[in-house]
Amino acid sequence: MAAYDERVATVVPDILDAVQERLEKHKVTHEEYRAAWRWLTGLAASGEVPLFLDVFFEAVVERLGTEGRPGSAGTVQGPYHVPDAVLLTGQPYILPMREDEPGEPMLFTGRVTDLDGAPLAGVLVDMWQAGNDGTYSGFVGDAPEGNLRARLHTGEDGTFTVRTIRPAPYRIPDSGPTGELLGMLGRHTWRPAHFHFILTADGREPLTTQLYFRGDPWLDEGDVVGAVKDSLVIDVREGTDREAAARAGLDGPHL
Ligand code: MBD
Ligand code: FE
Repeated sequence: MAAYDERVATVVPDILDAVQERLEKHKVTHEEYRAAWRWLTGLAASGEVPLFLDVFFEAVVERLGTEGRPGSAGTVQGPYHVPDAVLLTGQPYILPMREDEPGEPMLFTGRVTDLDGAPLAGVLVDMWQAGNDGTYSGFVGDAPEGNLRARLHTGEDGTFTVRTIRPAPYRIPDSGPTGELLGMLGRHTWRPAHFHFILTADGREPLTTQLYFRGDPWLDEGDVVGAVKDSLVIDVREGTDREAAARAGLDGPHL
């Protein structure tokens, strides 16, 4: 048997009590209980437990954990991070992608500073994103392992420039239990397009965050995960050579 854990013994009974109270409040029938039982069993079997948890609960915990913290806003990590992505050298960095990677080319420059605005060199940036079809490599779709995922370091001036493609809005698979539940709730299954980042530097708090793109319709219609913060929305500048360029982002004091 596991050792007594005071925190678990404090929080979990409170959550279970809340669930029991709501079953009473709504006079949930045995038939409804069985339907929920089948749904949860199917959720576990589908492998969507991480997706379900991050959609419904991660943003709450993230806010609690970073509220009042100085520096750039953090937001949720989500279920699609893969540790140990390829370590790139030599700027401009090029995210691993296929020769014929679908999507609009994008040049992204981030700038990492300390809380006083001084550039931070040698910060480890772990970056990942969905492809043009809205899927993350290694999870769904046919992109090769490691596609559109990399780790890299900021240069002497604290900046890093990455060639990639513009990510597409992400849609939770509507054939799985998470999408099915959202459908029954009358909710859509979209997230606005985004880059993911985890920034790590010696002796500093890591920063887990995302950046979104102004003009994305799902910024207005809502994010199914509820993880967007205004300061994380960046402008995209259209280039003349049919190349889109994004500047800013990860700008201003942080870490
Ligand atoms: C995502 O792509 C994501 O970033 C989060 C937080 C949840 C579900 C899918
Ligand atoms: Fe994501």
